[in-house]
Amino acid sequence: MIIKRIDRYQVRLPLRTPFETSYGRLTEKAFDILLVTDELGNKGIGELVPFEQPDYIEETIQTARIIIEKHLIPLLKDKEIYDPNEISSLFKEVKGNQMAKASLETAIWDLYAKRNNRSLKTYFATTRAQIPVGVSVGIQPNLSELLKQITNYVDQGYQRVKLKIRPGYDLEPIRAIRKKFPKLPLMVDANSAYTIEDIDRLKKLDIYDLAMIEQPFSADDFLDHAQLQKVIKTKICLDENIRSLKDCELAFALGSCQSINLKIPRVGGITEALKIVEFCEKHGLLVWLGGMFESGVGRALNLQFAAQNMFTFPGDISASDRYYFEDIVSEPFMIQEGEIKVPDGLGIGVKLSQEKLMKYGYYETIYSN
Ligand code: OSB
Ligand code: MG
Repeated sequence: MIIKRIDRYQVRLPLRTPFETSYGRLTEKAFDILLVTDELGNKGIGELVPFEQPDYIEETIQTARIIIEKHLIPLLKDKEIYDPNEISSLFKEVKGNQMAKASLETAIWDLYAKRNNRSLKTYFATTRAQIPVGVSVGIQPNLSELLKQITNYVDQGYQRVKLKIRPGYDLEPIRAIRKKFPKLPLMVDANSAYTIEDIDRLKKLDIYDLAMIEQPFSADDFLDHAQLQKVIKTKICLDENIRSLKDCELAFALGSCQSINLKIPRVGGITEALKIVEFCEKHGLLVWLGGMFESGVGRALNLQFAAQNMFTFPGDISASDRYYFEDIVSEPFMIQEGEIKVPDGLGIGVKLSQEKLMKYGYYETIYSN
C-alpha cells in the first residue's frame, strides 16, 4: 500500500474534572486525530497524544506536529508498504519523538488491518472479548474528596486504583484509602517526584500492600531505582523511563524495576510495543497497559492491544466518561462489571463522530500526493 493523503483533526476536549499530578494540573486535553488514506481509498486513524507542556516527558504536541510534517511524512512519500512492521525501521533515521512516530505508525496498522478486512486484535495473541480495567486518580484537595472519588470508581466496578502521589501527599492518603478499602488492588504513581534522598520515606510505603510504586525517580535514572528496588519488596514500575526495548533490557539487567507501564505511543508504536511484551514475558516482568487520557481512538487501540492474554493486570484504560463528557467516536466506551468490551469491528473498531469532531476541533489536509 502507498499513503496518498493524510488529514488531521486538531481537537481539544474539556476534562470533567481537573487532573492533578506531582508536576501539574490539566483542565483540558489537546490531541490530534490523523487520518491516513491509501491508493485504494482505505483509511486508517491514529491519535497523537503528547501534552502541550513538556512536563510528563519532553515531547509536546507542538513539537510532534513539526516532526510529523517535516520529517516523518516525507519518509512515507511514494513508499510501498507491505507490512506495518516496516514503519518503525523506516522512521529510525528520526531520533526520539516516539509519540509523533506512533501516531502515524498506529494509523497505518489500522489502515492495514482494514485493508485486509481484519480486526486489529487478530494480529496479536488475543482471546479475550472484554478486559478488566483500572483507574488513575489525581491528587485531591483533601482526604474526604479523595475517598469520595475512590468510592465512586469502586462502585462503578473499576478493578484497580492508581493514586497519584508526591512528597508530602503519600503516606496519609494511602493510609486513609487502606483503612476504608483494605483489600482494594491499589498502586501509586509519583511521576518522578522523588529523589534517592527520600528513600526512607519510600520504604515506609512497603507495609500498605501496594501492587506497585510507579516511577518514583527521574525519567533518566536507572541506578537509583535499582537501589530502591533492592530494599523494598513492593514492585517498582517504570513508565517515563521506558521509550524502547533497549530501555527495558537495561532496567531488567540493573534490577531497576519488576514491572513496566507500557504505553504504545511512548515507545514509538505497535511494533516496538510487541517486542517489549515479548521481552517482559520471557523475563517475568509484569507488563500492563498505561494511558495518556486518550480519546476513543487511542482508547480503542489500547483495548485491542491489552486484549493480549499476557495483560492480566488491569490497565489505565477507563471508560470514556471517566475523563470526558463526550467522546469523538460514535460509540463511547462503557465499563460493565469492571470490564470494557474490546471493539470487534475492522481495524481498531471505532467510527469517528463527524459531529463531535467539528464541535471540538478543526480539520486540515497535511499531505496529499
Ligand atoms: O503517569 O501514567 C501516567 C496520564 C497522563 C500522563 C501520564 C500518566 C497518566 C495517568 C492516567 O496516570 C492514564 C489514563 O488514565 O489515561
Ligand atoms: Mg505514570
